[in-house]
Amino acid sequence: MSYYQVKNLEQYFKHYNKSIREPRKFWERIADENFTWYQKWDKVVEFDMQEANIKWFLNAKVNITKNCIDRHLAKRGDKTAIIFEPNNPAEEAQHITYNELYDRVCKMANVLRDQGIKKGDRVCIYLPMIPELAVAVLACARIGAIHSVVFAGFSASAVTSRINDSGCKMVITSDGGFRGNKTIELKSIIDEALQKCETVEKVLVVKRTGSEVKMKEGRDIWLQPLLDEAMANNVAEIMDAEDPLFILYTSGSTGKPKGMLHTTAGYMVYSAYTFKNIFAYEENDVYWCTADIGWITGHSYIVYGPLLNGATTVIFEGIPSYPDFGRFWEVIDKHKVTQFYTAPTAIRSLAKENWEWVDKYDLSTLKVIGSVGEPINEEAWHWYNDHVGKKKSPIVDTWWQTETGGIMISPLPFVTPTKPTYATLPLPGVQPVLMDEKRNEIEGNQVVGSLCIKFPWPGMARSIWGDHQRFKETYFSTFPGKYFTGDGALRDEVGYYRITGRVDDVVIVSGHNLGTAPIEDAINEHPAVAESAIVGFPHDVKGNALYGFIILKESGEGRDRENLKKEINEHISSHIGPIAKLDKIQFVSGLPKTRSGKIMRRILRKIAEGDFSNFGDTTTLLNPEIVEEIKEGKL
Ligand code: 7RM
Repeated sequence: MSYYQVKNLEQYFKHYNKSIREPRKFWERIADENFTWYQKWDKVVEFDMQEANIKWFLNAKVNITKNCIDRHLAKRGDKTAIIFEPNNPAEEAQHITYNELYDRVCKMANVLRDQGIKKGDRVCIYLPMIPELAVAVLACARIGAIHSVVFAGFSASAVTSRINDSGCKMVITSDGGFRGNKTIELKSIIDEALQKCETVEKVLVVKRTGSEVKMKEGRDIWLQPLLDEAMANNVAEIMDAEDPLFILYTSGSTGKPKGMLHTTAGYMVYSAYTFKNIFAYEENDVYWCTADIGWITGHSYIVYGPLLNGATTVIFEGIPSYPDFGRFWEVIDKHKVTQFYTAPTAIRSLAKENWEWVDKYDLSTLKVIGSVGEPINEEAWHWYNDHVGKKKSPIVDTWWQTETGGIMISPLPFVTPTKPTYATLPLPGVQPVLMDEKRNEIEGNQVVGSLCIKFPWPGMARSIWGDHQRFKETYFSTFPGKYFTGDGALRDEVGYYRITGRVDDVVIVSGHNLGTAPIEDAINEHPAVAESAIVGFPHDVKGNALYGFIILKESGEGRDRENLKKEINEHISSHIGPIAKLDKIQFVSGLPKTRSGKIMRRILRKIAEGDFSNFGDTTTLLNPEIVEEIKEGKL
């Protein structure tokens, strides 16, 4: 196996430059040396970045599950593939070996086929974070069905629109799920969702909580009895490199979610290669990513990336605060986790608590710790570095998107010196560029611009399900011929990238372009502030002015609000400049967030503008109730 691992920065640059000069050769070698194929490609890549048509490994034939499971059996059959850590710490953890995973995936694949699912059919998976979720994903891939995992925190209406958009024939769900001290009634959400779905013929139900559920005659079937009857052998479907592997919905700037379409071979090569290099995975490591499989992070870095590398991957059913704020650290200690990958929002919420929750556990097994999902602010970075990494495990601040399929910009541990808040350097084979408003590429360092990628990479999404035109317009039209990420970034004096946030989060105040992320960073440094979100609102003189929604720390709650506002603005003045001062400050108890921790600025913008009509679909929010509260408290 070879993924061209580099040992130091000098080697990285040499290797990087080569990968850019000869990208076809670069990706071809990785594809050639690390996977089993039924048949290899005729051509490495074919693309038209104007029309948004991209193909990798043309005419190659492969099945991703043969690469995730079957090929490991000879050497790693008894190795643990999945460690399942249940929500309740008193429930015993499960260790599922590669042999057992093979049996379970084959049985599930046979059940799906028996129930009429064929190659190309769409299957909606709506499950909690239990092993069956990974098994269901792999079983779909095994028979060539296209999985569409919908995060099990989404409401019935969000499920309905996703099922209908892709015309799913089947839903795989469970009676319920455990989350902290709550039980979530997943099956009844599906029942409600399906009232408005025409295409679903069968619903397979996993038993997890034992909650009572209604089973609709002729449609709903308990899964376990079917599995008990199924054979533990299954001939994998031979897939073309460009056959769809999955659809995953991501929110767009309009209300309608985009079903990002990923295909087989390119995604396989990219998720495997990035996993190995970014987490410096070694044979006996225990890797844990705390994301949900309902997000791209879970697809690429809980299921596919780790299993493609024959790794041991942890699936955690619970939440960071249950039964107490030490849970993450307890699990690391318990399973001797070596790589830990989480989100800034989780880090910030735990950093608010007493550090003794961390320090009482043994985290000495950790080698690499990661961050994903949003810019990690300086304070959170340091807390993570000091208390979790103990200043010895490098933080990989990994920048990527649902659309990119895998990590694009990130330090390589022990190779790239880390720098707080910087995602640092592109991976070999990845060509980021910064663009100015005139659509010219900005050369050199110490510059800011819109982040684009100028050459295709194997993991990129190929389309939006059912709407290629939208795919082309959203990602390939703003800067013709380039993939536009929607993010802004700066490149520092040594060429390190710092993602400054979505470009749509830029507010023009009196003609100055102000990114909201650096202002939020500055505010968050104020000792009384826990978190903040800045948006623009129309202003007679300045064109736009800044409106800050600010959450205080417990220690800040008792302070005089007017004094605090003054202090916060003085702080902004001295850190960024008086131009960035906030016209309005509203203290709030929470911010509207997506389930993966991203602030829904669209909603805050409307509130700041005083437009309380039509917030779009707020049921996908983690905390929809906060919208009312903020509306009521509006200045
Ligand atoms: C993996 C994931 C994508 C958006 C992306 C950025 C933001 C993600 C970072 C980040 C700064 C990071 N996929 N983002 N990672 N911003 N630093 N390390 O999150 O499709 O759900 O979101 O998330 O704005 O465009 S996603």
